[in-house]
Amino acid sequence: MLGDKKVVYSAVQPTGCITLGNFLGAINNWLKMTDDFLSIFAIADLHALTVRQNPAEYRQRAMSFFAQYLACGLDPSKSILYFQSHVPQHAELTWILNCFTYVGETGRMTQFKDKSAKHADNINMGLMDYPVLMASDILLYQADYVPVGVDQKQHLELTRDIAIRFNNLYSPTFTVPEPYIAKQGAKIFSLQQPGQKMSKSDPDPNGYINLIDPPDVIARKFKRAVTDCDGKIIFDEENKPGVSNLLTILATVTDRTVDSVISDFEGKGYAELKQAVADAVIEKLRPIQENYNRLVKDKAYLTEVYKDGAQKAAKIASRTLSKVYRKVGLVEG
Ligand code: AQP
Repeated sequence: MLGDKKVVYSAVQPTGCITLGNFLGAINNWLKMTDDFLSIFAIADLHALTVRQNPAEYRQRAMSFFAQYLACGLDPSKSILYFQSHVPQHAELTWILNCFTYVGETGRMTQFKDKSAKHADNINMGLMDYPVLMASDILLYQADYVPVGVDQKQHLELTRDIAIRFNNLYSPTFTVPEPYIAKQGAKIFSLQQPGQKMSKSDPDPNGYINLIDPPDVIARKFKRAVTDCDGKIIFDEENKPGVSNLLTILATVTDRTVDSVISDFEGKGYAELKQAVADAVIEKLRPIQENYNRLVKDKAYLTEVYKDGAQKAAKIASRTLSKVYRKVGLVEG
């Protein structure tokens, strides 16, 4: 809570591309919250350094992600939009919180285990510290809600544990945040391996929809989506993950329920379902892509927005950090 407004905080790391999963699980929900909350959304560019990046490509991708935030409809007059690396308090609070987090806690995180297996030649400290940086992101802004996909729930729980631990030791300092996980779309699965989440670092581009994929590419990817061979259009995540995923995507993109979407397909087959999902996604992304194509060329505007965002974010973040420094007993500077 800041002033009389509850606070919403979330971020996406600039790896791979923004996928339909990131959009439906996170950004689409952020858009619904900006009128009622003090909303703060970052590009988590420090987080993504936990895996090796090509510097020139990385810089360009981070800017592209920022342009996509705006293209999706995030409005800088309603939200604070910025790059995590532009607000030094994120890294500073991380150091303090590291001293209140146990190695066993971060070592248990599913993402740490998955990424360690995927990047066995580079299991760096940052990979293990990822959730502590994430806790700092959230706690700096006294966030009440963190709208994320299901995959981030475990990190959110650790953030809560760290906040509660610190508050109990030093008196209330941090708001203990709640995850905000939408009922529908919180886990979108790969189009090629529907048992796994749609991931932006999937080496197979047919597994995900990139928010800026051209319409013909989107249509082709849905056409190739893995289903099953019994031909029935019903929602059964366990036995029919591919079809269920397509139904979830269609329902979430069109703001309907899965049940109502299923009723459109009586007597129809998978080809019609795939076509309908592709059409709906293309329609949803069309205005976003038009905005993006305009915005990405306007570097001066993007710079103005992210600088202003960082200034506003730093003002809030520095207040929390000073409080933390005082509480742990550091001499005032
Ligand atoms: N498939 C998904 N369905 C619903 N929500 C999702 N999110 C991610 N994937 C899905 C949510 O998007 C936000 C940003 O997540 P991230 O930056 O951690 O990106 P990621 O897509 O989760 O990253 P990957 O795929 O694991 O790739 P790398 O290896 O690059 O990090 C979060 O709110 C997340 O829950």
